[in-house]
Amino acid sequence: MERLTEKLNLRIESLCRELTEIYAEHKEVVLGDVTIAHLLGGMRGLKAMICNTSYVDPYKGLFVCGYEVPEFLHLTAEEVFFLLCTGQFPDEADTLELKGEFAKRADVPEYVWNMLRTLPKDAHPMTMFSLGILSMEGQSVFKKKYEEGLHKAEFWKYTLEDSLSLIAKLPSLAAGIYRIRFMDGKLIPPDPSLSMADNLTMMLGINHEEKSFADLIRLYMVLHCDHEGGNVSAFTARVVHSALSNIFYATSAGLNGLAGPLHGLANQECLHFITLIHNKLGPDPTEEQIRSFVLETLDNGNIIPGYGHAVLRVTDPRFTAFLNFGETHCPNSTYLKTVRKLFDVVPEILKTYHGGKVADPFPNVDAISGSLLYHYGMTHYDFYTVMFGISRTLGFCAQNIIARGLNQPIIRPKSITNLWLKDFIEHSTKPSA
Ligand code: AMX
Repeated sequence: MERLTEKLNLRIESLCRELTEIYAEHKEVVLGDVTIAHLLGGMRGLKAMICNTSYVDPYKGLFVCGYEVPEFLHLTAEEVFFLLCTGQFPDEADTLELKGEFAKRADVPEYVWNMLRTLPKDAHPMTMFSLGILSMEGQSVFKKKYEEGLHKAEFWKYTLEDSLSLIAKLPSLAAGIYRIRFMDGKLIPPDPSLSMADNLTMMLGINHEEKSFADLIRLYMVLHCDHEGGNVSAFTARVVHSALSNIFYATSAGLNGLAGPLHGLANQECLHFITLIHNKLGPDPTEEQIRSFVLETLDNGNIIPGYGHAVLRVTDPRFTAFLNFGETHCPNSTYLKTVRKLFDVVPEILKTYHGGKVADPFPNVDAISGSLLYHYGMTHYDFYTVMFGISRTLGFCAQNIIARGLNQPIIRPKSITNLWLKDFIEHSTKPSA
């Protein structure tokens, strides 16, 4: 892994130099105040960590290492991982090296399959995915080297080593879970000559004849790869990893956060929502019928899945990228048509609903991703968050390799009690005598 290691090394050195200079000259610069609104509002908007793999601009969306979605959506999963790690698009030799490395490490140990097969038949695929990863934690080379007394300057190299082994196994693991949970349980082995996305498509064993399905899987793996450091899953993975827990522990923990309906599970919820619409109103509902359904959902105190975001304030460019894909490859899909109708109706409703309390009335990536998978025959929608998770692990790994390279400390913000808060308010608002 010489090429990736060398380029990562250069990036880490450069980021480290910048931060050392910034710290030396400007450590007292105030980036913002911490208000009680931050405290009670999930720390929304609080600038509290460094993440150089990606950045989310509220009005432009995701940037991966400075590149906007249209600039990187043509990449493969291997290439986007290289970009996340090094900040550069890989050349042919870089990609070849990485692809070979993943192919070498793709096998999932037999005991993982045995363990997964003993789970209850209705175990959620995310539970299986997270457990599968956690069960391979014993393979961590970082853990072994750490026990032997590894120098801290070398930590990131073994986090990279573990990350490569983990990422390499994800297509096999995910496809195996799909086949155990929803098909005949017979596993299809990986083909070392294929890319990660093509392998995943082949090993799932559904509709791999249709060329555009493999391209959708590739696009899926690229578009979900990273979304800054503060979202629930990435932040969880960062916190766990900051304790020097290895990347298997950190990823499993991050994925447990991704499994929540306000986060990654929203893609499953969206499909469920569209299915409810079709069950009630038929496959081709009118906009007026959809408007009533959405209002009824809100009046019942439920959310509209796939709409809103903690950071974004425009239509998610990843939604747009998937919409363009759908318009090109499956414009007549019933699910896509309903996605489009919801897109015409929901933002206008959310803009004014409850006095306009919804900060972002526009669709996020989850409003469409599942509908495309459904169109290609992946109809078991409780699998969709696993698809998200394979991709998001690329970001978890890149973020944590770099965090180790920068020797970032254990994360430990301060919590306070109601009593502390009341005392503080009393003393800070009392006029001085
Ligand atoms: N439908 C109904 N109400 C919504 C809403 C939606 N899609 N989005 C936000 N709201 C409500 C919130 O529940 C909150 O209500 P409350 O004051 O009664 O608690 C109010 O609007 C203000 O919330 P906000 O500041 O706009 O959003 P947030 O930053 O607190 O939460 C998010 C962001 C994504 C959790 C929220 O928009 C949501 O629940 N969306 C639907 C679920 C979803 O699509 N999640 C996926 C996000 C992307 C991802 O992580 N994969």
